[in-house]
Amino acid sequence: ACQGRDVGRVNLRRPDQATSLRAAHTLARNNRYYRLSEEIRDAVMTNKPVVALETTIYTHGWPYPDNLGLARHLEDLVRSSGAVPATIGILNGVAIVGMAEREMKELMDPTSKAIKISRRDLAFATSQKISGGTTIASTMMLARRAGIKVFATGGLGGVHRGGENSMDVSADLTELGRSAAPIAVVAGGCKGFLDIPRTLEYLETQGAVVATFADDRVGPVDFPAFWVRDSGIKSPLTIKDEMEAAALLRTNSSVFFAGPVPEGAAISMPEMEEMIAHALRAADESGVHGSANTPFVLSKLKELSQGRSVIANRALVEANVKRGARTAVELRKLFT
Ligand code: PSU
Ligand code: MN
Repeated sequence: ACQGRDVGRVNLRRPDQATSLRAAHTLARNNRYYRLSEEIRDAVMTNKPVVALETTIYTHGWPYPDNLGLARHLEDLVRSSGAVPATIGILNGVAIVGMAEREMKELMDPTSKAIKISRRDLAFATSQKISGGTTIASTMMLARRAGIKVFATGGLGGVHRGGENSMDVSADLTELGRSAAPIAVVAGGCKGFLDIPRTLEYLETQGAVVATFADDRVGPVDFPAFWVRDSGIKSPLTIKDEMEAAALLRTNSSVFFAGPVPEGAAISMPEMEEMIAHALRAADESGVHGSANTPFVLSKLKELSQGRSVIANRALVEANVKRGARTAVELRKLFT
């Protein structure tokens, strides 16, 4: 049986002994479907701070070869913040935790025909030896299995507008509700064309802790909407900094930490709302629905904002990867 729950719990309380056990356990279960790199295995066994990074953001969010440049850059940011990056993705049916540069290149090269792999897609990708980028949901699963405690990226999936009828709710939200082995996800909130109030309601139902970094702001702050700092919707919880983030994690819950896009790159709420309304109308008029909807809306927003949405996207990923790395470093300090 997988002892994820027990080992996960012990792991937070007694990291030295338990992470070695955990790592040994993972090591034993390395197989043709799952591979932990030597560097990450060593980092987990010796209790170094590790930050997981997902790959759907590259395979479905950025064009090649910009995505490869971004991947390298985010790994550098994690390292310069004192942590070890573990990029996670699926290559020819093998889930890799701690992808090497050539593996990332192979995944992102369009000839790999990478698909988007969330929780439900993992089994099929594995059995068909398919390559793909992992979403927050599936990256959480794979990171947990490796004993990684912190995961950073750009944006969380959510409840789509009209989701009360379509039931289009991201598996990212249910994954945050699975508390067997707690993990922190640090990202810039979720995109404003999702239904943010319902997303927060759903996370509450799932029992997921949601806390937003206040940075230097005083009092309760808004839950950020990706390109927008102030969505007009209050975050359930506010934390001051990475030390408070680590203290919250130590209590052994899965937590979604939201970090707003840096001020200089942010787009204002009214301006964004107008562009979103325009883009959603265009998608509707062109009959673009289902999974093709998001890519269509994103490229429309890029056009309408004259590239500012992409600049904001990059800035918010970078900021949250740094927050994630500092959180992993602070979490490690709590155990030494
Ligand atoms: N939001 C973004 N960029 C992304 C994603 C979401 O701003 O790249 C990706 C993430 O990998 C996220 C996934 O986990 O989309 C959610 O997809 P879905 O709604 O199909 O669960
Ligand atoms: Mn969906």
